[in-house]
Amino acid sequence: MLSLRDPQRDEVTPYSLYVSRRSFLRRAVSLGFLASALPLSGRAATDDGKAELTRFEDATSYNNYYEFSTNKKVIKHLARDFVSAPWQITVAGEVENAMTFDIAAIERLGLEERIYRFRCVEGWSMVVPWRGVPLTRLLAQVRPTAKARFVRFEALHDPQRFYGQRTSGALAWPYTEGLTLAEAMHPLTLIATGMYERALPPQNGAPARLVVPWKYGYKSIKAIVRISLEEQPVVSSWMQASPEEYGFYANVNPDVPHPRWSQAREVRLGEMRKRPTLLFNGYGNEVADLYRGMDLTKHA
Ligand SMILES: Nc1nc2c(c(=O)[nH]1)N[C@H]1C(S)=C(S)[C@@H](COP(=O)(O)O)O[C@H]1N2
Ligand SMILES: [Mo]
Repeated sequence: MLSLRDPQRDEVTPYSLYVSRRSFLRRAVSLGFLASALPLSGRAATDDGKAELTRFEDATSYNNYYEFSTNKKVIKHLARDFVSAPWQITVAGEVENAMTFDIAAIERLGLEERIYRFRCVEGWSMVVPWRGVPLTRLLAQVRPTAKARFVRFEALHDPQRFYGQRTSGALAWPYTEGLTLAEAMHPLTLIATGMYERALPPQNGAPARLVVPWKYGYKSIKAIVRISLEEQPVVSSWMQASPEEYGFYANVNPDVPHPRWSQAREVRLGEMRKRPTLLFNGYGNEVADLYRGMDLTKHA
């Protein structure tokens, strides 16, 4: 049975302890001292059973965020003064009860900490303690109609605030992503408003982003302003930009290469040696049922 709270409690580290006592924690985590009372079956599969959190510094200074730039190392500087409050997220479309939430209203639905592996399609990865609300709780508030089959997510389009939207047409704005309704309602799917026990830094998608840990990172859209329930499939910004390379499902799959590179291995931020990439990023026990009978090569 999937734990809704802490799929990898053995990877949880309080941020304050984490920064000051990294070497102690490395030993403690690997020895299992920090494991909680959760039953073993409540944890998501891990590749090595003792994955460490990515350093906060690494997770917040190597980013993908095309609204600012395609250069991963400058995003934190370009985003430094990004104003993310006040902020509203409208949830509408095929719903009985369209609503607009501010960030506090989303957080009141129940914040949880989730330690997830995160795998970018480019081949780098990290392990991040997110803080957020399961998306399914938000959807329960608006009550999808019987026609709703897909969920569209749109990020902010504001060239005055996004340097990259003023200067580049790298993607069609707003950055748009999509999930099936079943994926959106899956208990692992999170609307994150924080990471490492603090508010999301602007470069990581403040004030609210999606986190879908079994899919390539591009599905985890940042700076969300609109969520809409749809009858028809969603065409994402990446599908528009390069349909041969970026599919709708984007499930992490080491056996389906990107047209320009292998997806068999990945490198964790802060590490040198590559490690094997896992099917569904290691969350197969939780999510494989969503894709039962599907050809994962065709529906990549
Ligand atoms: N709005 C928006 N969301 C986005 C992106 C983006 O360019 N714009 N990039 C995606 C990609 S490709 C990845 S890998 C992750 C990176 O998240 P991180 O910078 O927090 O690691 O954000 C995703 N969400
Ligand atoms: Mo990515």
